[in-house]
Amino acid sequence: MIDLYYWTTPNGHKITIFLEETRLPYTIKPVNIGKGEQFAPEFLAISPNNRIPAIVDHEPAGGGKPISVFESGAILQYLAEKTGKFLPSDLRGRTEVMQWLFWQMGGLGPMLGQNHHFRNYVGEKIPYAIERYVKETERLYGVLDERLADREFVAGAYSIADMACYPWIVLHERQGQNLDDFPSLKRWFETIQRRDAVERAYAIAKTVNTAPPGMTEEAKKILFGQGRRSK
Ligand SMILES: N[C@@H](CCC(=O)N[C@@H](CS)C(=O)NCC(=O)O)C(=O)O
Repeated sequence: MIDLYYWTTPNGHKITIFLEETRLPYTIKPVNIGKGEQFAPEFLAISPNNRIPAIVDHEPAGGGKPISVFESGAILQYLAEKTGKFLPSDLRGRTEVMQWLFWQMGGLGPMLGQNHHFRNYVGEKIPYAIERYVKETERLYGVLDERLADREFVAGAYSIADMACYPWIVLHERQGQNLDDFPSLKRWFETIQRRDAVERAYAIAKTVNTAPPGMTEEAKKILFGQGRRSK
């Protein structure tokens, strides 16, 4: 029913986690971003930003033509509304989840992505850039840790806000963070890590991408410094 355009990155894992949690039938369409498959015209037609993840729902509510969605936060919201799961329907509960989902999309994801870039991928180490993003990561981890000090999940019951944040925290060592410094975040992280659906999502990733971890020089050339796409 759902085609998932996916690669094995934090933003990709968000959606396999949701789909595994709900057991919604889906087909993975791998988009190997290290090989430039995100620039294929068929993919750009549904994801004009040349980024995974994206979905096509062939059986949208109310029928009609398939609906495609790009941006992981929008996809999580779409799927939560479709299934009626992991996003409360009452005003207060929904607002709580949505603000943390937006926090992840606007802050946690992009800042930790920059952290990965400057800390792990750039040959020339730029101390100012590394410090800026490692510190910002630490700040954001602190926000999450405080938030989780008196509650089990980020916003009410386990929700799409948790699914959006979790895959980014998986990579804490690569971001120069020690979860022992964030005890509430660590407890939350281990709770989610143990969920069957989360285990399945990460097991699926290993079957989709069998390359050794790390980024090839070819992938770096494709992913970094893209500039405007030629027509
Ligand atoms: N805000 C977007 C970010 C998506 C994103 O950055 N995807 C990366 C992988 S995690 C990608 O597809 N990169 C391909 C490229 O840079 O060309 C979302 O959350 O969906």
